[in-house]
Amino acid sequence: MPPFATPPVPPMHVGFDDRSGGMSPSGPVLVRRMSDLRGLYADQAAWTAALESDDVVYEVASSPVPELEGELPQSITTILPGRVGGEFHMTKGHMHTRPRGEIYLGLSGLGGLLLFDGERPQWIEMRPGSIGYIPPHWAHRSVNVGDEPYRFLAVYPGDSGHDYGWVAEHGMGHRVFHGSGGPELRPFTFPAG
Ligand code: S6P
Ligand code: ZN
Repeated sequence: MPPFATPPVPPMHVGFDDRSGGMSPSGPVLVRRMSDLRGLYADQAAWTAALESDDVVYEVASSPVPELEGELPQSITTILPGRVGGEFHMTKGHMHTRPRGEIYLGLSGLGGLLLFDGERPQWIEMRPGSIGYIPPHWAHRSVNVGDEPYRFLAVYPGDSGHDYGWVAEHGMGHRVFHGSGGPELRPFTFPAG
């Protein structure tokens, strides 16, 4: 897997492939399968059943721009469509370790950005061309609410850091389920059963 570039990072053009979501030139690529997502979905029995095929749930392709202070790394996340116990495929979700904002740009598919500051859950619908703004101190999780891959570009300060423990401890305020009239936001519950 290609590593991040070493500073000083030169100005660069970064292309991306519509079909794969890959970046060129490429930095590291992260693949999260169902087995990497223990404790993420509310319905643990449904998650265990999904382990049999252990499908890829999402991939994060990075450009070579490193996660270092002063740099602006970019990544493209592709969440494949699917549900576990009625709950849509989603990212793990994290809080930035330092108070740093982030910008998402919807590229394809239908998704949503779930934000939580520990008290107030917020939901931003994302479609191609949508810009989602994540202020500092808001944990964020992305959800694919459609039938196609949902893909978005993220741009964030290089010294943001990723705190997954905060989400494990506080939850995300809401969970997003398939409903007859579209995505249904329900109060967050920690995994059971
Ligand atoms: C990084 C940015 C995204 C996510 C990616 C995967 O700050 O928010 O690149 O890392 O969407 O989500 P997660 O929660 O598994 O890191
Ligand atoms: Zn982030």
